[in-house]
Amino acid sequence: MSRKLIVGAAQMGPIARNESRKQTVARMVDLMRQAHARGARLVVFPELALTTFFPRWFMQDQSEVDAFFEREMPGPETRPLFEAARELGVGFYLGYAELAQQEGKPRHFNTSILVDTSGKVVGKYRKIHLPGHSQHEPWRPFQHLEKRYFEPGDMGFGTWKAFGGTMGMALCNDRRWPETYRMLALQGAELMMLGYNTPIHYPPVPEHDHLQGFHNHLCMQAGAYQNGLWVVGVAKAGKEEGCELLGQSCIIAPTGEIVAMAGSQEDELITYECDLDRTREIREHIFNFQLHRRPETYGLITESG
Ligand code: CDT
Repeated sequence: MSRKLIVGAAQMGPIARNESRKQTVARMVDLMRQAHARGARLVVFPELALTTFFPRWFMQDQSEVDAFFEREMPGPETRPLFEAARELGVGFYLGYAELAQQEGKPRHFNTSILVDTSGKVVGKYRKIHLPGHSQHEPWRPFQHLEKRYFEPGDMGFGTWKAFGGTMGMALCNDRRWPETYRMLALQGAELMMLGYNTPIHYPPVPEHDHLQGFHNHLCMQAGAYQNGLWVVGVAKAGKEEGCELLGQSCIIAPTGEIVAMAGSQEDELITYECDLDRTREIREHIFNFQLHRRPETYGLITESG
């Protein structure tokens, strides 16, 4: 049986601070309709796709912070995404800020979910590599306070059987860490979905600003090839509340080749027919883990410190 899956990378342009969830969700449903017209069964949205990238602001009032979080999924404003999935037969990956209650305590996570073509949540991932800082740093032109507003994901890296294959999820900064891809590949992932918000200006090392696009593709292409999986990397792009965010959303084959890439900084759908069996070209040969990995020599990697 063919395991070809048409996947859409649904890049989004800027979301203003005062844009409502209703307006944003309408943009997303439109992208899902475009995906359906192109035969896609899975659409990947960015990280924190429902609001502006709020960690760029220092906020002391927790209720102001919490206004960017979802207490339920779906909730009244996000339900149209789930209804569209059912109506169109198009599942999706969605990044959002999750406010959970665990043992009676509020917990804040940078989360993604995988929703199948019947509108059911089949997987959840909570971002593990949180970048940035936790205290206000007024010298920066904008903040990156993910370490303040979120706690590290408590669910580890997982994979899910869905869409005829084994699917993995990660979020933004995770793509820069080789361990992310390897943890997913060791659990059989054939396609990794990843949403991102990447400011072009990196205040601590501005010498790297011109390399943002290069580093984005460098790490995802290497991760795809070294682990023999498809990678779908999807940006929130463009000038959002004065902060320039990288675009270049792309779909990468298990060979490491970019097979589709967005050309704008706006809402834009790119699609590609991903043959999940192409993972075997790599995983049964050059990176056959069973045959060639030497984990007995890699102990240092998992020692803390
Ligand atoms: N959202 C996110 O993880 N962004 C980071 C920005 C660089 S670190 C401040 C990224 O890795 O793209």
